[in-house]
Formats: sequence, structure tokens, C-alpha cells
Amino acid sequence: MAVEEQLNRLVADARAVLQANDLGGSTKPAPDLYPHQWFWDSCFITIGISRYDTFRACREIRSLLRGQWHNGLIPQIIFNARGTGYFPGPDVWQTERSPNAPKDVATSGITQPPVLATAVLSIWNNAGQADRDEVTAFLREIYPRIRLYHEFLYTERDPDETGLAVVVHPWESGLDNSPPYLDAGERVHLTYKPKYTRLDTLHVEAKYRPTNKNYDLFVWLLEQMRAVDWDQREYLKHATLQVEDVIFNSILCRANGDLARIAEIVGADPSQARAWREKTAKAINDRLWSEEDGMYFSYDRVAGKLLRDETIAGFLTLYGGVAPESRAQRLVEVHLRNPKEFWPEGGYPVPTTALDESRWFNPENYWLGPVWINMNWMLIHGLVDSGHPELGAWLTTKTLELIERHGFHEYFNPYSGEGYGTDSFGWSAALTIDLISAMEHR
Ligand code: 9WN
Repeated sequence: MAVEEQLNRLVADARAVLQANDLGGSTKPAPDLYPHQWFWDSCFITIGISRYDTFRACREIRSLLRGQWHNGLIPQIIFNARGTGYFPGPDVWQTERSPNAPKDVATSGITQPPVLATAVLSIWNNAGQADRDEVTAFLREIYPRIRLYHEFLYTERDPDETGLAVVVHPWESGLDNSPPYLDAGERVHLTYKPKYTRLDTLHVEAKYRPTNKNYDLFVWLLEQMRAVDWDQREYLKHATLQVEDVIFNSILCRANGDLARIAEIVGADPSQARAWREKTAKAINDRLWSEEDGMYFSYDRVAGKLLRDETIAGFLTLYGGVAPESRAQRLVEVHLRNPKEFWPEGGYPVPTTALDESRWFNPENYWLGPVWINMNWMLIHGLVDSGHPELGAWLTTKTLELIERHGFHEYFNPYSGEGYGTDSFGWSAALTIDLISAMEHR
């Protein structure tokens, strides 16, 4: 089959996945496992959809913003009233306890990585000339809301005013059971064993998902935040898990750059977004770099130390445009392209946990090793932007090969490419569309 034809078919299949997951206004990440709207999923999905349907992409963002809290928080989940089979649901979160929660829509009480400004800018970048004015008006309308979200991160989530947003729940990081979170989580003393029934393992075999012990931590932390009625400042005073997360903050850096660009488009002042970007980039370099390891790590604010587990996280500084050239070079040459760490010979880069991180690595389990398409997508951008365009192009080819051979799964074995978790996974489909469209525009 001609390559062109193969790529066209892949795009058509990806669009069919996004069609099937359409909730009418927003897109669920997966048919059964994730029946609601998720924050960063929706952003990645918007990026893909913006390549072929500008106004559906706008609707996706509007739906997300319906869930925004008065203090600016964009929640990790906006519940779909007809969605069933997901734990924890609105009855567990009880976010109505907070005066900040929106009244007419049920949401969770935590956030997720801030891809929002980047997703919104992609709509504008990808819109046809005929739609530009309407999209500019849309940007003008929602710009204050995106800015409010960034403000929330810098006021309510940066207690030391370092420029680094603090993540307080593994689900906020988006990489729920990634080693740094299990590591920080081991130091959290669960004062009781929470009572709950998992539903995820009805959809996906337990060996591919976080453990029950991980879920105890997830639910216990949720209950601690609920106990202070989702009051962010109050909670942070005593929070037992607090991570200055390198991925979250790298994404924030890029998003600040994109927010500044949106400000320019709508005729607002971009200087605050630029200042935020600089502050966060500097803080990542000052606080999260380990010269000894030649790697960036997240920082455990409770234990007061770097979480030096070897995961994909440090490479995301390339996506954030944060790493100076010499550091970027070390990241790529010493670690990323190392077949013992992140470049499996004959397999598929990039595993989310290093192959030689023997304490944690597992090629089948969630964020403990498998390849995820959103991570590769961000890394491709990071590689291109940091002066490694050939490597970026090569990673694009391998990522599309993975999808073509194994389908739109949630995550993949870095050796064999076998797909795990749910199939018909939204961002796997959406980012495939974006990668192929970007190739065509080169
Ligand atoms: C909790 C929806 C989400 C993703 C996360 C991924 C997984 C949820 C879960 O699914 O997390 O947010 O229930 O396991 O880890 O990144 O946003 O696709």
C-alpha cells in the first residue's frame, strides 16, 4: 500500500474513533473506561479535531470551561450526567461543598496539566482563512478564563512563590502511578483505609492498571481535600503529598508562551504571561535539575528533595522550551537515545519509565513503562524545537507505526508494541491526526 494511502486511512480511522466518542459538545476519552470529559484529554483531542473541524474544537473547549471554578481551577473531570461505570463519581467528590465550584455542572475537585492555552491556540493556527474572524472572537471571549486559570496556579498553587505550581494529587499530574508519585506516596501515612469499590478493573484487567494500594492513596488523598471543602490554601498548609512536578510545569511554560500569543491576537497585554513563563523556566532550571544525573526531576516539597526516579518526565523540559542547549544535549545523548534507558533496540520509544529503573519498570503497567502517545507527541515538539528535527521526524515515524500496527490503544509495550488499557482512546486518535497533518504541512 502506498504510504499516502496508509496515512489517509489512519486519519479516517482516527476520526471515526473521535466520532464514536463524541458526547455532543465534548468528547469522552474512551467508550466505557472513561465516560466523562477529562481536562488534558480534551485539550489533546481539541488539537486533533482542530485539524478538520474548527467549530467542534471550539465546542470542546466551551464545554471544558463550563466546569471552571470561580477561583479559576479547571477541573480534571467534568461529569457527563449520563456517564456510568466510573469511580470516583460526583457522589464521592462532593465538590458542591466548595463555594467556588460551579452550580450547574458536576466536576472533580483537582486539576490536570495545563494544556489549555496550547489547545486553544491550535484552533486559531489550524482554522481556515474564512473562519479566522469567528475564531478570533472566540479567543477574545475566552482569553480571560484561560488567564484566570494560570493565575490560579500562580496564586493558589505556588505557596513559596517560586514559580513552580505544586501538584497535590497523583491524578493531577496525569501520570497517576508514575514512580515519583509512588515514591512520594510511600511517605504519606494513610490514617485509615478508605472504603470504596473500584470500577476500572471491570473494564481492563487489573495487571495493566494501578494497584489497590495505589488506589488507597488516591482515594485517601481525595478524602483529605474533601474534608477541607476543597479549600486550596487551607489544604496546602498540611498536605502530605506536594510535588513540584517537572512535566506539569514544563507544560505550563509552553502554555504561558501560547497564552502570550493569544493575548497578542486579541489585543490584550502579553507581558504577564511572558513573565510567568520566564519565572517558571528559571525555577525549573534552578530547582529541578540534577547536575550529577544530567536529568531534571520533580521535587517533593514535603520531603524536601528531588524524586530521582528515572522517568520520561525530565525530557518534557524540551517541550517547555526550558532546557539550555548543553543540558538538552545531555538529556538527548546520554539518556533519551540510550538503548538501556529510553530507546529500546528494535522496539518503540519512548517508555514512560526507564527500562533500567529496576525498582519500578514494568512494560505492561500503565505509567510504569508503556509508551503513551501524548508523551511522544510532546517530545516530538520538544525535539524539533531544541535542534533535533531528524530525531523528531524519526519519533513521528515510529509513533505512527505503533498506531498503524497495534491500533488506537491507551498505552503500548515499548518492546513489542502490544496495546493495553482501553482501545478507541481519544488522544491516541487525535494526536495521530495532528502528527500526520503536521507532516503534510512541512
Ligand atoms: C484519572 C483519562 C485519564 C487521563 C490520565 C490517565 C487516566 C484517570 C484514571 O485516564 O487517569 O484521571 O481513572 O485512571 O492516567 O492521564 O487523563 O484518559
